[in-house]
Amino acid sequence: MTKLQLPSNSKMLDKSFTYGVATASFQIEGGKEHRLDCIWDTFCNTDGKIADSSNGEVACDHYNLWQDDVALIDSLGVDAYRLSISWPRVMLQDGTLNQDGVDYYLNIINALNDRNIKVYVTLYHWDLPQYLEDTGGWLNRQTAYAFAHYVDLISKAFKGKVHSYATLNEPFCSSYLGYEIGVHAPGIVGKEYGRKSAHHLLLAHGLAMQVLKENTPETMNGIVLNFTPCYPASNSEADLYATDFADQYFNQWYIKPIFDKCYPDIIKDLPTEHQPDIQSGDMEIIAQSIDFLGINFYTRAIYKAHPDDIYEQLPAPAPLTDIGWEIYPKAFSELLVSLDSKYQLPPVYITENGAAMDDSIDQGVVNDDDRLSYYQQHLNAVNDAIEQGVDIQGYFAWSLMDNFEWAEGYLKRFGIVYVDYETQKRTIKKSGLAYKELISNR
Ligand code: IFM
Repeated sequence: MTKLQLPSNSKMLDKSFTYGVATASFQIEGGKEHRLDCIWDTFCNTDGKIADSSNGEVACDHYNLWQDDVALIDSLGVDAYRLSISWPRVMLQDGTLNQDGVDYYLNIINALNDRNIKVYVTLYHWDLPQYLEDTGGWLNRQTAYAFAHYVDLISKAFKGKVHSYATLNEPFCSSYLGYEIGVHAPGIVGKEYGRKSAHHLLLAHGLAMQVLKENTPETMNGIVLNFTPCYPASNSEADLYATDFADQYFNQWYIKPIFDKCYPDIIKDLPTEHQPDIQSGDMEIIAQSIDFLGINFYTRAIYKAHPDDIYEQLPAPAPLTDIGWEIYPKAFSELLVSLDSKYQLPPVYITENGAAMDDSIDQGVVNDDDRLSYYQQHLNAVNDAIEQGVDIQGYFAWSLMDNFEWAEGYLKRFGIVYVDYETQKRTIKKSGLAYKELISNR
């Protein structure tokens, strides 16, 4: 297989459908000496947290190589580039802007604008300033207000140059992985922390949306949520109940407050000490209208009932990607259709989709047929959802290039561009060439 193809009548072949590539600051930038510490610096410096004991100090050296990388993005022919802003690069601890950090991003944004590449900014992709973690991080309600303050200053600094703002990327990961099971920074463990941090993240989203509506009503403003659809191991009542519980806990928890102004029903089954601290007016703030919903999808999960813990996730069946996630594109179209029927969705953008594969480079060529096939199946799934009536207006491949894959370090490669971490040489993989061709043939 060398090509990515869609039916000739597909809406995804209209020029108005946006194709892009996505990255995140901590995963690619490096340039640590030019910013304050974030929670991921601390986490990486803690023994046993990162599979290859690596860190984000150099990463893809995008801090220095950004001009080449913008040219690379342009060479792929994409309509848009989704990047995230490192909060500790643009803000000082006293609450003022760090102009050097702001200028760094302005240079990138200007270069993208010069090339007619639409700029999709994510304001928080997990690199919380360490000084805020030192006062409680997302367990401290004040962090939500600090976020809104940062969003106020940065959206004014970027005025007129950005196409779209996403407040948060995947609050599920920040709260559940970071504050409940501790496999992500800041590495806090305890069932009592997950929902509390999630609530403050969602409050931060709502407060930031108010700021964006005021400062930059002309941009498309929203949030990016990830979903791992839940499937039952059997049709037994117990498995169905377990699966529904998991879905409410892992997926609906982050979307329902935004559209329905309340948490899923299971909130009443959670022990008091696990409950979020919801103050009067919070749910109205969280349920601000949004201009778009970003959806990230990679895989599904299968659940059965568990006598003590309500649900148990089964090992993922084959076929798997290199990170151990099942390839099951049917869950993607089913997810999109189901969210569309449950909620009054604004236009949807697929803000991340892609696969980690065990790539090798041979004489400058990366034949990642497995990733290419993943993309083909998942583009088909998006097309199916559109045909079933879901208003999907764009698709971003995760990721532009191989990068720091969080707790997996540099061991897992998600890029459509291969990165040699010794030389920082970038090589477009076969999947990247096929993506480029799909886009340019529209
Ligand atoms: O690399 C991450 C990204 O930062 C957030 N979404 C999932 C990707 C793959 O794990």
